[in-house]
Amino acid sequence: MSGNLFVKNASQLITCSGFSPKRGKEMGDIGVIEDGAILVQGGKIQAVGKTDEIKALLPKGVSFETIDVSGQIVLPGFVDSHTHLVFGGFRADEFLMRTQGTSYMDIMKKGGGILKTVHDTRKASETELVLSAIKRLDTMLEFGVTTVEGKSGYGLDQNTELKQLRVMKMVDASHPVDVVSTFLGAHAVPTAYRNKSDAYLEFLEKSVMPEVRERGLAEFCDIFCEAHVFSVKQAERFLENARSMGFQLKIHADELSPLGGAELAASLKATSADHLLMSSDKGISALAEKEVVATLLPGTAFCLKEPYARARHMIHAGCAVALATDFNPGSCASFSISFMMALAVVQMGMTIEEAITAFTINGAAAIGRSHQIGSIDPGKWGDMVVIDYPSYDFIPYHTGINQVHLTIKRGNIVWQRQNGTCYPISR
Ligand code: IZC
Ligand code: ZN
Repeated sequence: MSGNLFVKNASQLITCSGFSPKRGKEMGDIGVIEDGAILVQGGKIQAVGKTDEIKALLPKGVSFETIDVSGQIVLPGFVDSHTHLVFGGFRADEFLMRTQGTSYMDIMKKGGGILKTVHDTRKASETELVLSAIKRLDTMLEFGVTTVEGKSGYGLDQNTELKQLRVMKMVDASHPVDVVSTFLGAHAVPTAYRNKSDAYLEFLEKSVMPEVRERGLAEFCDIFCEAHVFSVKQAERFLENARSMGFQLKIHADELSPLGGAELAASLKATSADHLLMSSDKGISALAEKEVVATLLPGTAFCLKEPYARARHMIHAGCAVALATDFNPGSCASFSISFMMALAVVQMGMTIEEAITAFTINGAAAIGRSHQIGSIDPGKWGDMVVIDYPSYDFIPYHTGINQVHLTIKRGNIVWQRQNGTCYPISR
């Protein structure tokens, strides 16, 4: 695993070049190089350009693994910037109940939904959670994901919140996919605090969050700002306190009701505001103005049968839009990147170029990593995905099908398709 790699003859090398999020019209510029090549040394990208140019730069006396990707395309590794990947149990029954007319909130009010997963996650051992998280990361790697964000929020008590975050640290260290952790203790009000949501937030601030910071278990803090969960006022105070403890901020905003979460994210200058299905025009303009990444989760709108976020309006307003899967046991149990891109293109009117930007450089920006990953630029980590078709048009067209041929992390091939079957080759 030297991290020395020469990739040549890409029918399209899509660089998504840039070190900061792309806003508005810029999202359409993905920097395509035909007959492209990349030189990676010690895991970092050294040079990017036409195959002939890059070949001439190969240093003598250093060995490089060479891969010929004729007839295929290369993109930056996908960044899935919003997931809840560590949890016990499943909620397949709820998916089917929703298709028959019961709403997400009705299920939650009856003790199902998040609280069901809280029960199962509290029961699960740390080892069980590590093993299931690794299996999920293996599948994400198959879809070309090289960095993922993961949230706690299925403990809602001190021990289990910390357990989830420790699991994320362990899998980050032992799996090729990088995991960036977010504290989401404010995901729901636990049964022990029923009708005492202020007291619950205070418990998180006084007892749990200082320990999370002290142990370096999460960079970001997030809250589910939603009717019947946490109000805008509560979210504002909570996130301000989180910032003062050193967390960067994210918010589940305007997912099911138009509370004004986007406006709050803008006033706090959060790193990202996520969901935004119901956001107002004012909220969207504020996100653009304050340069908050608008993270859209089309799989959730699909699974909940809710209207999609207004991506076109957001891009027109000058927002930096990111796309993510929201993978979780309730509202979206899919992490198919190609399916999410197809939804973005078919249902949200995004162009395929915008969707690619949203899953690469803008995804990286949503987790504060646009200087290190999310594009194929010299100086960044050599995280890439090779797709089995000659043009990026195939991604939404071959809907939901996994078209990934190779996933490359820091210049090493960490997953490859062989004989039409998918299996991880090394860890
Ligand atoms: O487990 O239902 N919306 N959190 C906020 C979720 C969906 C995840 C879940
Ligand atoms: Zn979420």
